Amino acid sequence: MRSLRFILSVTALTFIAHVANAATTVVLKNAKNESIGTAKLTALTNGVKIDLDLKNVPAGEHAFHFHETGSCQAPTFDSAGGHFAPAKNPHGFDAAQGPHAGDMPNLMVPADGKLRQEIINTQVTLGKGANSLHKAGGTALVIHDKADDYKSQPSGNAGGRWACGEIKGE
Ligand SMILES: [Cu+2]
Ligand SMILES: [Zn+2]
Repeated sequence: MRSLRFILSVTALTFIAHVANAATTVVLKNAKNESIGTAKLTALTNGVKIDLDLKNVPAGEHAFHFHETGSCQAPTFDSAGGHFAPAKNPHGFDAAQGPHAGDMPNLMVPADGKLRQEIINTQVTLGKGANSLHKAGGTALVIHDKADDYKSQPSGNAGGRWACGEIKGE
């Protein structure tokens, strides 16, 4: 009876771990450490779906990437490192051998500063492997001051890092 209870609890823990891996919510913060909304990450068979729900973002076009370290130290967010690029290839959708796994289309923020947007990145995973967003040390979601030109090295000439959200490693 005691061993049965043990088996049941191990099964429950494994189930919880699996569920935790299937979805995670990232809180994005600006340089003043204020929340500017969330990005809910959901595992898909062919990538990761990002449900953005943002507010108080400057209107206009902003680069949006996964960066290589799960650390967001305001105000510069330099601690997030470069773009998440496990293949160590060039940056950009308009570069030969690009894009980085963490490269994504620019966000287009309307005048009211609110953005609800669903984005799918087919080059990353919440599961195991080199392209996992939960790799050792984690990864980060970054919104930049300016647009990504999709070709300048190493990061699309997107200017400073306006907001950042940490994704924990495993
Ligand atoms: Cu970036
Ligand atoms: Zn890149």
